[in-house]
Amino acid sequence: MIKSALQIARESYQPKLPASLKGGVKIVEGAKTQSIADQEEIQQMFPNTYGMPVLTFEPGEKKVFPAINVGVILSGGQAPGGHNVIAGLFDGLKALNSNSRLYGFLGGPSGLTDNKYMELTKDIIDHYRNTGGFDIIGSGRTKLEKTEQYDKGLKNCKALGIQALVIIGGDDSNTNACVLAEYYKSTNAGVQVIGCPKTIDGDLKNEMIETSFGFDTACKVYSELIGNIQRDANSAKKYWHFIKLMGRSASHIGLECALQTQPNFTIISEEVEEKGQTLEDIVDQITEVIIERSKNNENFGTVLIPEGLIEFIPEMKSLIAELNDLMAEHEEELNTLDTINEKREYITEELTVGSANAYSSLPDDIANQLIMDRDPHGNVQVSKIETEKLLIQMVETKLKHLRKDGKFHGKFSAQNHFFGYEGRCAAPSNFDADYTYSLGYTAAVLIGEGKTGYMASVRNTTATADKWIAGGVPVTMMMNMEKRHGEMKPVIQKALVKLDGAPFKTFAANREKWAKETLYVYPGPIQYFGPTEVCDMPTKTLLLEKGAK
Ligand code: FBP
Repeated sequence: MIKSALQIARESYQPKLPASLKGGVKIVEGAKTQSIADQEEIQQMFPNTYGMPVLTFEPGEKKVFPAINVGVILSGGQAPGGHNVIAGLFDGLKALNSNSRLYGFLGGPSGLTDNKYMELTKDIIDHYRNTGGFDIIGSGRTKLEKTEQYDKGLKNCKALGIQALVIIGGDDSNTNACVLAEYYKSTNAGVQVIGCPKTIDGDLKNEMIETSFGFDTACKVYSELIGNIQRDANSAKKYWHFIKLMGRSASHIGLECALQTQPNFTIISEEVEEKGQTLEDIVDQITEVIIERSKNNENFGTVLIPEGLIEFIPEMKSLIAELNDLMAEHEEELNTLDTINEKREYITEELTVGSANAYSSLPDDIANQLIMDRDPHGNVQVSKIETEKLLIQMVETKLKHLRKDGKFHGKFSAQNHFFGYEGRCAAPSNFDADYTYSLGYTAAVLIGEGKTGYMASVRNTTATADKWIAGGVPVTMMMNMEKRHGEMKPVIQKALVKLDGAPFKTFAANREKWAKETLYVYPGPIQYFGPTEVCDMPTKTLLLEKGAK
């Protein structure tokens, strides 16, 4: 492996840990928990892992633990800090007993069922400390949902003497981790399952999980790029930049980047849905800002677009929900059709009148993108839907009409960008490096204590790391029932942007000013070495949610 100078310097960075994880750990049990909704159904589905207490760690006596073999799986999209979860888990297991062993299942959850694995030794782990990416063992999106998969996985665990699995994933993967925990517990399989909150999207969060790892670094990378673009826009003064930002559903990334860079226009999907806005409404708002700025001769600007927007526009939402159900129901028939046009015709016939109208009003490329393959969880792959281009086209058309009517005299020339993959594997910020290492270490402690069906949790994350509160949260506590693949399923509830939350309110209080004036902020690249206020700051979202002014 050829390493950059930064990578070599980062290898020796020792992530900071909460005080409770620095020696022996005392486990403090809270009260019994309930799921956030649909309590009866969820309790029935998880009789063995429902209602467990929240666990908080405090400094305690050092105990002796038997050696244990553990398997780890990276699931879903990459997020900065994954390697440090594994490093923290490894160090935590060795602290329990130096003869403990860690196995990594390769290529995501399918590694468990296909018995593809490698032992993760100190030499290997040391090369990956504080690095971005998931390449140490790879990731995948195979869904663990069938009893045959659980049984195969168990057989493979038994062969390696594995008594616990750590699944590092987003809301869907942690839901599956909990189903697996329940199954193994109900069958006395002797394998514990612990989850770990990962996703750059920032939508796996709640009272107990303050943020998902990777969000901090990814937003800082995107904000650096947006800042650079804004500086270019303000220098050349000739382009409007339409920038789509990853985050398959919630707009947390867009909101955080807006708070960091102060662009001229930011769409927040959750607000679009709440106000029942149509695509035309959004286009009208953008053109108003363009016209206003052109009056000051500022024929340039930035528009941030959340990746998941299309699913939040009411008419599109019902269309996509119908398409999802139809595509699950008619999968076999659709597979027999060769061309995209045949598929579109077939699907259009099955749609309700309202949705068929909405579908036929879309430009061809967007209509095609909407019926592309779903991800293994039945979701539209929104990263492939080019809303940034769609909006440019619509804004251009609108401005042409307004120019004809004498209502627009400026210039409009646009560039489109999509920032997603650029940020998912960046070297973790100090925050993510510390947070992920602590999460991995926490998972090791939960395993040592014999827990299953828990997610590793580290709270109080706006304080210095020694004051962070580590512990475990029962996964069932975060669940409710939702429709997936046409059926009601227990799932971890996604955390969308709260319109009455401090991050959105701060943005909303400033956006008019940011639209009219050019008040860009250029955050620059993530700094790893230097003063704490430059290197260790969490996201503005987290600070505002925790009450910072
Ligand atoms: P996870 O929820 O698995 O972390 O993935 C999130 C994400 O990065 C989304 O932001 C994006 O829509 C999606 O993954 C892209 O998926 P893929 O890597 O399969 O293209």
